[in-house]
Amino acid sequence: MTSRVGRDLLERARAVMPGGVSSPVRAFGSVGLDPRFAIRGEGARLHDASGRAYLDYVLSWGPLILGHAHPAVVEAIQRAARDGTSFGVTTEREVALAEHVVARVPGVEMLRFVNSGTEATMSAIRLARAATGRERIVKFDGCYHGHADSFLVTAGSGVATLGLPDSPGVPRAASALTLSLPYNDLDAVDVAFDRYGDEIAAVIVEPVVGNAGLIPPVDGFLEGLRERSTRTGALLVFDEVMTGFRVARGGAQERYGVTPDLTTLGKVLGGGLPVAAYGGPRELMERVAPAGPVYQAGTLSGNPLGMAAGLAQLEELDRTDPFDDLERRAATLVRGILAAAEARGIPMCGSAVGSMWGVYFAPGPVRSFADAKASDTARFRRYYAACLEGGVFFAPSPFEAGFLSTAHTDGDIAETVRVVEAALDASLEGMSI
Ligand code: KE4
Repeated sequence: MTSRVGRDLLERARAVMPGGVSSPVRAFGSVGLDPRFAIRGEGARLHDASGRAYLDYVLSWGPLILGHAHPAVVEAIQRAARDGTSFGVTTEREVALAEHVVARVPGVEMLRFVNSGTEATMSAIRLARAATGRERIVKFDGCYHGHADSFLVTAGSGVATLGLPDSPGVPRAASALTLSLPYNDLDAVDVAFDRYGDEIAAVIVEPVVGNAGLIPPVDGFLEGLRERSTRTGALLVFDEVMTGFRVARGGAQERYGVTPDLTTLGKVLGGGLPVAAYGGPRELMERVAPAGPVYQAGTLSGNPLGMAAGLAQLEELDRTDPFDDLERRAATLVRGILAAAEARGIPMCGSAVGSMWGVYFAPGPVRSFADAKASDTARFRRYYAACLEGGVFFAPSPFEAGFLSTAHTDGDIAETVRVVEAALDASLEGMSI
């Protein structure tokens, strides 16, 4: 139930911002509810404008692996801000964070900071096109790489049919260069490479899909992309904006032992501030201006506050090494939710990879976006509303991954499972969630 404070804020917001939000998914459209407005976050909890606290599994869509307002991150930002908020020249913090990334991520010898995941993926594709002299790109249905024209495409009808604009304003010419294939389907990749192989500049993929719910790669999929890309001269781009520093210290490429040609990073990298990056081997990255001819720039790229927040977060991750414990807790949460559903005869499936997790109202397994879309989204909406009412804030869409932070305790997870049980019970009491 939206509070009066929330309703007033929503009215004001909708008067001056499209949909009353700064990013569409925050409008809660997929779940048919009024959006919540945050006033503060503390550890595992988000506090909304009505003063209600929620156990938060969105965590700003991934960045807050240490939870809200972690002291190390807040103090680092405060310290940096006292020296100034932006300089327009390089700072030592920028170099230090770049060195941290290079030391952690197997495929990155050199990187460029940008301000959003979209900028990172857009720039990585430009670099791949420049390096290969080719123009076509391959992406996968259900993978989201930001809102640049090249990525806003719907899959063509046939497997090797080129993309169509997925939004007004996206030129057909941009979409026509993008091929969108079913995830986890190497046969479809072979058909595409047979038809366009020597025209494909890059294959970009979320190594673990977090934008269709959570879809892990099936055994051999990432290795298969690596082999095909190498064989045809296309560059393999791992979009690790979501998986980076989350599914393992060195991201999915460390976890699965597959090294891409280019990597995009964001979210955890900035500790909650607008920081992203793209990187790869020196040979590729030194083609980027001013070292090379591939132009890309940004007024606030490498912003000192973002660098300070990212450094503090990565250093805290190094100090505490929470990855195994986070994975254990995420698996406990998913097991609890699935056990609750099974005990009530409600078909659900799900999984966790590191501290990313996802569940579907479907018998499963979910291996592609088509599988995810076949899940019971109507039931998800009712389940979602009941969980929110119970004080648990999941991503307001069946096609988003959940996250976990080091601030979530075993007690929080047990509380969450209790709320889920009550939400599922509501369906059995004829409230047919
Ligand atoms: P941004 O431009 O939103 O910073 O990053 C785009 C992006 C790129 N790659 C991956 C794998 C991503 O998950 C994202 C952004 N993720 C969404 C959540 N599904 C951000 C939430 C939003 O759009 O408001």
